[in-house]
Amino acid sequence: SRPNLALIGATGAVGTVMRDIVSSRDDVWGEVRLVASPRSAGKVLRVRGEDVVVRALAPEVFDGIDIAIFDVPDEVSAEWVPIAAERGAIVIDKSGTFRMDPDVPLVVPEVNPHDARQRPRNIISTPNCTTLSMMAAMGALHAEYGLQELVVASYQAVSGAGVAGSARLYDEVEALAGDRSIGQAAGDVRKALANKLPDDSPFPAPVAFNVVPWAGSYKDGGWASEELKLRNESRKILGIPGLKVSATCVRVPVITTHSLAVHARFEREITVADAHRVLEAAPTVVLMDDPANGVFPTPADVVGTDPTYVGRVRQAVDFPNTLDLFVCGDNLRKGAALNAAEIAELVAAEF
Ligand code: 2RA
Repeated sequence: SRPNLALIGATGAVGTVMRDIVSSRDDVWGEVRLVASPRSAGKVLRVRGEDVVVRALAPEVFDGIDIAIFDVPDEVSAEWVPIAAERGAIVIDKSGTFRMDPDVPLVVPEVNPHDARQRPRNIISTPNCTTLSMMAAMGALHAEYGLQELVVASYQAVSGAGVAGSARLYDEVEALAGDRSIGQAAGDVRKALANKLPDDSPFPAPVAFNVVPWAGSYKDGGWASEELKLRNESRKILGIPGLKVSATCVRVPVITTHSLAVHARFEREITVADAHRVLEAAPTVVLMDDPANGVFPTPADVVGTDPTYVGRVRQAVDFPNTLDLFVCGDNLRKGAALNAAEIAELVAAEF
């Protein structure tokens, strides 16, 4: 029989892409129920070509639901995911709340699909979008060459901070556009924005005409939460508890699609040709690597699509068994909604 699916957080940035993905992939679902905060309840949204009335999050919305995909803030997941699971739904949760729980698998279908079957709490977590942006590529390389170390710098899109993140960059660009004196004196971008926009940015510095070396919340030692997630989640997904990872996460003026510069050391010797062969064979990875002819992935060229794009593959000159490469992945699709949908389809196949 066809399982019934609930989408919790149906009106957010990821929820919107989620409805699109559920509507465009092979339809394996019975009912698709849309759920959001009481504020959004009663809205009519389209999914699979039909109008569906959004229901307010309440215990009863899980009645008759087999699989529930949550994309809501951490504290909402902390409260409601266990309720959904107790009421019999298998939950796929996008928040950070359960990802490192040893009784909750953290799944990327290309890398560790088998982990989705061990779910003693009835919960499966889907990784942070920054981690996800490189997992298909790094998982494929790891499977043949044995990953040992990752040093990563991220270039993260503003929609990672939700609808408010995208709105802020559009507003900032509009506020600054046309003034060709801007961006040439210390603090002038900040000042111009303070005069024109409310002081409610989700980012700690201007993101237009700028880059911001901060994503997430403050953690001990001066780390940003995104940087630690990248480390901890990569270890768990790849099944390498001792993987050495160090990251610097940076917000850039891109609406959607995260990029990562990755410096990866392997157990075995690996050439650029080896990496090309592995990446070309990986079904969800697209290799765009011909820099002599200007071919490499950029967010603007791949946004709105499903694959993980890899380019700029180089053998590190001074580091043995080490590659440098550049990855782009749509943070709302593979980084969020698509990965959750793929996990949901894995589970649906059990029905
Ligand atoms: C961000 N990774 O880009 C986060 C979203 N979960 O802000």
